Amino acid sequence: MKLPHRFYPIVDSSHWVERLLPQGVKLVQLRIKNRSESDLRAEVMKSLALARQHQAALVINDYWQLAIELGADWLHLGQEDLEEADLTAIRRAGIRLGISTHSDDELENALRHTPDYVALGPVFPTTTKQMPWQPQGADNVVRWKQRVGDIPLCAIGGITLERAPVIYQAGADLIAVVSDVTAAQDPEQRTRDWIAFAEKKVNGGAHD
Ligand code: TZP
Ligand code: MG
Repeated sequence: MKLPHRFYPIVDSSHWVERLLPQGVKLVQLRIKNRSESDLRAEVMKSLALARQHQAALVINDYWQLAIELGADWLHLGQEDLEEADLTAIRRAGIRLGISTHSDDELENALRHTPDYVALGPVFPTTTKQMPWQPQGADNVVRWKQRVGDIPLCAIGGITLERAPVIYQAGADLIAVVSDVTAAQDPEQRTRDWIAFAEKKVNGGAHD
């Protein structure tokens, strides 16, 4: 399955989407937590419009009903989301689906839903999200890639541009980052650096 890019920033507002897309980002996730229904709807609508304008893919985290209603092309769900989401309706809407995994059991569960990518995290320690999981390390990236085969593998958690070569080499097809971009001194420049690096095709990834 062809992915739009190997670099996958995750942001929490349409403002960030607006900042990053002009840098050449082709795959971006909108991950909004704890906002009112009206704010959320406005943020998703604005982000979807921006993504269309820049011919980029916007992945909506969590809000599957809104994704269907607003015509999103991509959705990202965690294991708990999978329990209550209507997968049939999501697929009927033609939406592509990424699923988070943190353990072998979660990976098995994710694979039952034939995801368009599988995310593995946290690869390194992260302060962005509180989780009970120990860092997976590059070894588990290798193991996950062996398990998922042709399904694109997304590595996430504590990944910086300096650590990216090892993670792509380990078998990640894409790398998702929050703080390495949003907390960078110059987020736009950091984004351009990531794009330039990811496009060097370190291991001939799944989007080729
Ligand atoms: N899921 C697993 S780790 C993580 C999420 C949302 C946070 C990634 O953030 P950062 O700042 O790139 O470590
Ligand atoms: Mg979720």
